[in-house]
Amino acid sequence: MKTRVTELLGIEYPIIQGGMAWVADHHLAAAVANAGGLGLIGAGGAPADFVREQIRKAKELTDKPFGVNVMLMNPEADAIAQTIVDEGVKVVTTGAGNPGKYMAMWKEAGVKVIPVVASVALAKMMERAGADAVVAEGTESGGHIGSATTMTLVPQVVDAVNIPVIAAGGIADGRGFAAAMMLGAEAVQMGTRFTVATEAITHANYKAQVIKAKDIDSEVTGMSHGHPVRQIRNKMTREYLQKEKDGASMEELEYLTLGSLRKAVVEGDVVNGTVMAGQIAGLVKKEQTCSEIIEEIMKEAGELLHR
Ligand code: TUI
Repeated sequence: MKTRVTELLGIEYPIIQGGMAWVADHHLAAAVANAGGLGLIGAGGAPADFVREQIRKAKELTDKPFGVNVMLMNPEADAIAQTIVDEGVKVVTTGAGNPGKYMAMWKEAGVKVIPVVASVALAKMMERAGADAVVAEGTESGGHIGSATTMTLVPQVVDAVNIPVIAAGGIADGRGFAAAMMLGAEAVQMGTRFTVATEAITHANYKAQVIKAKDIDSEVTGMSHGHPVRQIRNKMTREYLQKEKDGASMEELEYLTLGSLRKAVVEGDVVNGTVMAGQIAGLVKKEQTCSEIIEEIMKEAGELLHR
């Protein structure tokens, strides 16, 4: 399936893997790239040296293009932006902020820039700043989210910009893929389905929580201080939401989340840790390789779109 996104990125299938902190390391990025999608290394809150190492390791595992996701709240975002240029990374996606200040250096270095946006306003600003495409990410997504749903955001972004739009949030199978295409998207980005991929280093306990999750098992924490994060309900979310209701300070709440994503993904503490996943976790039923995931989605979507 050819779209402007497959052409832009030189990939076989219009499927992009979300740049998930801790989950999306070089193993997952290379596996998705080798399966014909766009794999991403999620820089998350990692230091620039760690990201450089991940990029070099991914290059050893694949000859296909892959990218890096820069989480803009990372205090080392400036150094990571430079590392991307130094290491000749082909594609960058960004999240949790406005990447405007890096746009010129990336464009000059020939890096394709795809900001993740949660509003029409930011999508338009990014197009004016020279973005090659945007990911329009709905509130169904896991992790740090905006407020508009995928169903409402994607067509409004498609109407507002001329660059290709990639749909994200609530997509995990061929039906979601086909629906995104109907909304005018030219690719999809998926995170939750890839958290349980065989090649993902996600702790087995985390994968089990995603696989076990039902339709209404996610919760949004951090709404009160402007950093809403979608994650699967557990002891951590219950305590957090109670503290939020009681008017806890941002400092106290941040203490509760400090290192909590790592705790869940790396250590497998899915009781006290943050198990970020989207609302579509209820649809994710088993662990599969990246190749199986992508082939299955493309086959199902192909049949639906043909019909
Ligand atoms: O970035 C994401 N998802 C993420 S980042 C992340 S790490 C984290 N952990 C704990 C707390 C906060 C972050 C986990 N998941 N998705 C892309 C995304 N970007 N969603 C929403 C936004 C966004 C929000 C506000 C982008 C821009 C923005 O404001 C732009 C501005 O003008 O500042």
